[in-house]
Amino acid sequence: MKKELIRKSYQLAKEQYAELGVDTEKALSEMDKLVISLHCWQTDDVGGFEREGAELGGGGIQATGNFPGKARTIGQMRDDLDKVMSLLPGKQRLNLHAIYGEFEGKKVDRDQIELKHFQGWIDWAKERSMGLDFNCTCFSHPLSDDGFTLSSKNPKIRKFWIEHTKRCRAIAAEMGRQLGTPSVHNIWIPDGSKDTPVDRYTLRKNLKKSLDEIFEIRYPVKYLKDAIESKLFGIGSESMVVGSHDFYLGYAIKNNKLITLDNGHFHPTEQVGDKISSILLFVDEILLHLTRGVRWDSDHVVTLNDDLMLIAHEIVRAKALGRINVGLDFFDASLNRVGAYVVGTRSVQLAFLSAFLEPTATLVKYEEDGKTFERLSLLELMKTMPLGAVWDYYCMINDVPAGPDYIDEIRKYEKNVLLKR
Ligand code: RNT
Ligand code: ZN
Repeated sequence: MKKELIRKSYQLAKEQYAELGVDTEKALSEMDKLVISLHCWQTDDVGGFEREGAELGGGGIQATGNFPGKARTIGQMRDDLDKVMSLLPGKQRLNLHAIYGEFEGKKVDRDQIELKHFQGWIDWAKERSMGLDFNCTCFSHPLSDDGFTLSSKNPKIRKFWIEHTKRCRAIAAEMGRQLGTPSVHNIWIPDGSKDTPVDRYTLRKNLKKSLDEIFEIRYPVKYLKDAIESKLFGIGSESMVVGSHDFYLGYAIKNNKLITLDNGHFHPTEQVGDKISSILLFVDEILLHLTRGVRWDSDHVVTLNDDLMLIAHEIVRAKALGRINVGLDFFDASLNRVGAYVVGTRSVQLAFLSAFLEPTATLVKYEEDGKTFERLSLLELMKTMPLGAVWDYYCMINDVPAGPDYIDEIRKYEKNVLLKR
């Protein structure tokens, strides 16, 4: 896009927003506070590097599609991540899973992982002045095959996963220490049952006990923040999930943990955006896993839909961005993965930009005065305001392609890199 056109359009947009009492410059400076944690697993369909050709196995989640160019080595993954970041304005962190260590072809079981397997990532992040986040990987493993990990009735299985998760927290805390920004460690487990179970209570009691043991070691908050992620159902755990929303919300409130909200993990008519103002009254911070569920928790690439818009607007309206850790969680293998990454992340940034451009004070005034028609009209009008012109300008001042220009960049990368893998 021509810079002159971007500048002109921005100038007009700025005036239009100003008429509604919105300062676009202020909105742009708010965008600098938005840091998005990129989920490394979009580059390789949640395969990991434990062995060559590793694939996502079970756990109730699934990546579908076979678009060429999947990252098969750490080097390829790092190339993809650098490409993605070169096309994104604003700041990013990287979110790693435990299966993405540098194991150098050796068999390192999950209860054996150590800092040395992730030191390369820490150095990589340091070079880029980025923070790292981390996740234990309690799926794609023979000891998760029967569908239960931290809640298992088999003490050996439980012990294995407790050890794994403890090690992951230690690694995450060290990431936070070395990088000078706390690492968020997220626990998601696949535990659940296909058919109606009878003894839910013992399973949930086991999970609580495992978590208590995992969290026994305390790390300074400046190094590590612990998050726990609930789910409604998964493939093969349709009838009951041990770590339900009630379970983890209760645990998080009682034990001062972060709650993870993955917007694919609720009933389709339930709005995650509506939960934010409630949860923030009872827990210090939230971790978001932004995704797009299509009929189910399908982990489609995020788009600028109502679901996402409500989440971003509710956070900004509550002036709570400082208490929200923005993460992503989608993995689509059916299209250019690097492209998918960029589209999805840009949509999240657009949703927040739109929230920063809302004339909230006017809307609240209408609401308090009972002027509901006026409120509805203004909300509708905001949908056709020139958000895109402000966005293009934001891209331009961040030195990344504006408008459709990034599509060509992705196509070049596909031709020169992805299709040659
Ligand atoms: C699964 C959860 C979980 C995973 C990642 C890979 O339903 O959303 O967050 O997607 O840990
Ligand atoms: Zn998730």
